[in-house]
Amino acid sequence: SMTAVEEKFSLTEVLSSFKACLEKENQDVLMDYYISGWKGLVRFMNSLGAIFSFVSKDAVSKIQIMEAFRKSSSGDQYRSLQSMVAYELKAKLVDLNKRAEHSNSGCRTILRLHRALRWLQLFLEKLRTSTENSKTSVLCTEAYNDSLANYHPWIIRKTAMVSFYALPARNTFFEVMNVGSIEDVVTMLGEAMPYVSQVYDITQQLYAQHNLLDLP
Ligand code: 1PZ
Repeated sequence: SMTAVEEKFSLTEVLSSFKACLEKENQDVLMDYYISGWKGLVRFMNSLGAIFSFVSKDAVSKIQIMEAFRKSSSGDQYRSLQSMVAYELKAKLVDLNKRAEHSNSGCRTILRLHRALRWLQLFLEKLRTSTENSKTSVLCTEAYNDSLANYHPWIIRKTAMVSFYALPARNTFFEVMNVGSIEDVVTMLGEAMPYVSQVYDITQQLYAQHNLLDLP
């Protein structure tokens, strides 16, 4: 039943999608697992409270854009991030300087999620190495300022900062992850985060190589 599925939800499974992303032989980042990783993160974020719905709404709309590409007649071209970049560039489906007729390309959409993945990486690493007295709002703000904030206009930065104060305390946060004791969470993060980092690094390299890191 639905309830059973909800009960089983744990951050371990979410992060395992990012492990499944990486294709063994050629290190391609597989789109379907990337999307399912993001869907899991959205579910996790929603479980933190309605105040984060402005964040999850944007993530959801980006996930939907990518799902639509995947379901379209050119869906095969979106099998991996690498094939997407090759296809969209070759077919001139990316607005490189100014948003115009291809305002929601796969490349620019994934770039937004990619930047958010950096925030996640920084935040979970801070959480993993935090102590009892650490404040999640502070950890989150630091992670945000070192990543996403650099790409957000003032009004979004302001709203984000305010919402961080609504984050649950460290203990509650660990509980919501549904992994086990704090030690279990720390162990899980230590094992799972290297895969998230690998996905991030490969994507970063791919985008840098094709000069796509500043897509409007
Ligand atoms: C766990 C608590 C959640 C904190 C999340 C920290 C990030 C706050 C970001 C707030 C921004 C949301 C509003 C949307 C902004 C969009 O303008 C930008 C740029 O997209 P464009 O306008 O160019 O189409 N969107 C983004 O930067 C993507 C944001 C995705 C945020 C996902 C957060 C990760 C959730 C993980 C949960 C553990």
